[in-house]
Amino acid sequence: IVGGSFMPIESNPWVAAIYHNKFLCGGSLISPSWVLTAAHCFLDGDQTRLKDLSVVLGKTHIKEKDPDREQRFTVEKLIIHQKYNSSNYNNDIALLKISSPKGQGAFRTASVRTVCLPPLHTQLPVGITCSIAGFGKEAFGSAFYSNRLKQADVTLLASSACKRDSSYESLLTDNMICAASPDWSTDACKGDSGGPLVCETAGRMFLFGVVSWGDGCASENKPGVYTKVTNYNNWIAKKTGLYEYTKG
Ligand code: 4AZ
Repeated sequence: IVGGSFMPIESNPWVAAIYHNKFLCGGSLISPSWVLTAAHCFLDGDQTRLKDLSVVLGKTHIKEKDPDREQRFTVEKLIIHQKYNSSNYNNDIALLKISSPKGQGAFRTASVRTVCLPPLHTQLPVGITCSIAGFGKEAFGSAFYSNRLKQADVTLLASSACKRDSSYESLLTDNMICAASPDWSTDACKGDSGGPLVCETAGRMFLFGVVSWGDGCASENKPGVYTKVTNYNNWIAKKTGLYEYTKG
């Protein structure tokens, strides 16, 4: 995250840290056993060895163990969207089924809890301020990821405005949403991928986006691009059995 501020995990307790031996990506806990993340985090799907993946919840400091607050998991299943396109990041969404050494899912604490998915047919609340969180780089040119969890505010942009002003144009599909800060001071960056964009509507917080891509980080007129979670209600339901869905 460029800009924003350091926050304890208790402020974003659905944030997951995904490791493939070393830190790989962010994710969001959507149920005790499922983490939603980005497809592009994984090497061509089948080449990512499940045994090398792990997920840690409840983490504020990426390199320090925090046994009282963190919960560690192995990965039982990696489901990459069947229409994920690695050349344009269309359908950049994936699910991890997690399991503790005792074969259980996450348990709710002050530092670990699920985030809500937007209900079916939720309109995108364009223009509102949403929040992103992650352990990614604090500047585009930085050699390192952040050692601590950061959070920042970004505004959701209408896709027409995003296309027009960013020159992303044909790079943006209907499965993507843009968000940026009005003064271009805050943004997601490398290492934040897979992590949450949460927005409050109707008095509740929902997961509207998954950090996906962007031209640089916090560059003027280059918004961050997020996978549009509302397009995947049916896919998530079908793969996880988490909620009822209309056919598709
Ligand atoms: C990346 O490389 C990346 N500014 C993620 C998000 C953004 C840019 C790059 C958005 O993972």
